[in-house]
Amino acid sequence: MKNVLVIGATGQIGSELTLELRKRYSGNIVAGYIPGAEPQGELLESGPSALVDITNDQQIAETVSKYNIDTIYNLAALLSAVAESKPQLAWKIGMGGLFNVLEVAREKNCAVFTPSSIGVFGNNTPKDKTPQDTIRNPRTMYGVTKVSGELLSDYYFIRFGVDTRSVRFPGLISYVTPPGGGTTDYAVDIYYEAVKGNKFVCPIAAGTFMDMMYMPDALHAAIQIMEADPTRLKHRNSFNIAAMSFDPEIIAGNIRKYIPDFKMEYDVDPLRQAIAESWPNSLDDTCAREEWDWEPHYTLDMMTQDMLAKLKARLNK
Ligand code: AKB
Repeated sequence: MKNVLVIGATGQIGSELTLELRKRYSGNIVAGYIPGAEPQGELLESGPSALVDITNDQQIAETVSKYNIDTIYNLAALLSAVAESKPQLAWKIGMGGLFNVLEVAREKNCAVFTPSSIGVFGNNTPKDKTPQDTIRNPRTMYGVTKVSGELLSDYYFIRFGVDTRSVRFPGLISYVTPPGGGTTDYAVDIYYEAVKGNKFVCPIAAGTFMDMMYMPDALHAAIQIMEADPTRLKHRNSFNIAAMSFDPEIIAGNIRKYIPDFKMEYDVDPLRQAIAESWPNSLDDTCAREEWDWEPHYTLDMMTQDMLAKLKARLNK
């Protein structure tokens, strides 16, 4: 049995991770939400939920005590592009919030998962097959909070023994809850427009490669890392994980295999393009494979077939 608190349970990752955790574990899997983002439908009905604003340490502590929580998934964050327009809020949620979570975890003996991102890397990082341990010098507030979060999480493990673990997520693609304000969002939006029969206007330039992953693999990674044998872990915060790397031309070409008249044109967004260019083309995930047997399942083609089928059903197309 496990008792888990998911903070940010109605967001892009949380809405699916909470349900997956409820399928796997018999204990209380608590959906933590903020006002205006209340759980609905299956998320509301299949388990307990609680108002947990990550900037409110009392709310975190009370929920952890009430449900005897042993593991916290800390999924609250502003994504990269929106964090550039609200850097103070991004820091308050990303770092202030993480500090609250780690303090509660220290006092109440919880394990903590906080996702990191390919956004920890910057212009001086090796671009291809980016190694696990390399230069992390982001120039975005999102990246600054993610690098600082990795360091703070490792500090709490080394100094206080808090069981902190993390993965660096690439762009995540899902047909369930859309992302908001990320640099990799185009790789979700493109499927929606293709299924609706629309032309897609791409904000990222042709030739810009980034790592991406289908959501089922991301959920699997988030659960598998927390279940990993701690004696095998040489790293903790945070592991490179990878599944596929493509540019807009490659994903559009893959969609055309199934929707031959799909059309795409470019209207490059300078902010997102600059962020994308500062990120790696592809990551080396050897350490995750060696230390906790990470292995993705979905290729680009498998993901495209599944995304198109699921979105056609959802959108009645
Ligand atoms: C974003 O684009 O901001 C995120 C990420 C790669 O961390 N999807």
